[in-house]
Amino acid sequence: MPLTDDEKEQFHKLGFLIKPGFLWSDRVATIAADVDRYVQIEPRFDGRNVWRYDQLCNLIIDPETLAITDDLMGGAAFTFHHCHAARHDPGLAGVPWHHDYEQIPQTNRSHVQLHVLHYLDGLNGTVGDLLLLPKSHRSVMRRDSLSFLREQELPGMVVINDVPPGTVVFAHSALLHARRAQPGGGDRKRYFIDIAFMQEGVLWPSYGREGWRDTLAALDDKFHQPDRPKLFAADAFFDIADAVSRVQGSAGSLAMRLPEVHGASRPVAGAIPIVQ
Ligand SMILES: O=C(O)CCC(=O)C(=O)O
Repeated sequence: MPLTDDEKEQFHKLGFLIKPGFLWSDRVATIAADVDRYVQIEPRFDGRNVWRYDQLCNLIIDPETLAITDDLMGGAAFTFHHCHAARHDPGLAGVPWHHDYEQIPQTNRSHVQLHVLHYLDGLNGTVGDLLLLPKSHRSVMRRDSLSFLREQELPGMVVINDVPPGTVVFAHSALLHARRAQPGGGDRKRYFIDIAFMQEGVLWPSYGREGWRDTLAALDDKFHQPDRPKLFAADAFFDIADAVSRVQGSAGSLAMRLPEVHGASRPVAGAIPIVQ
């Protein structure tokens, strides 16, 4: 079902949209079985062999998820960046406040990067809450700027700790979020899958490990979508290691290293209007 105008506005304004029970229970069970297999065979949380796990990959190409992503990207094409899958045990450590918008250095929010966060067994306050800071996706900062605050409460934050199995959170990747640890005691596992998509129009940093091109190529071989030919396109990305080394150790304003623009100020392609 397409998103309503209110849902789209909420996403652009607040930076997230929650779809409780988005995945049906029979599907949740088969995906959870795939995650069980994944966490046993793939100890690294870096999505390198995700193409070997059909149920996980069916989430990447899920028609309803892709239709919502179309809506949130304003109809522009987009490319897959990564898929992570994990099964969190009770007592799991928290993750401090951060965002996941890929840009080197962080300078603007001209294009949308989307995180699709799947909580197969929901969240019930026993195995780690998701904390979101509405509207923070409209600020520009380093990904770890607020990590010194750990997982402490921030004014205006939203706590996601009571959602049913199969819930999916669509979050702008620049939205500040954290995982607040909980001591356990419930009977639910914390199945967590995150998938990221990048809007077409700029080059994006690649995933931060060697072999990212191979992962995209393997996904494209197996799950190519004829109506979305760029879904697994490696040419949407530049190599992150190269970009990091260019910026590392730089002092002052990097703008002065860009070619001079004569006449009017440089146009910003695809800039997003600010919604109050
Ligand atoms: O575990 C979660 O709910 C969120 C994890 C997280 O912060 C992330 O994947 O960036």
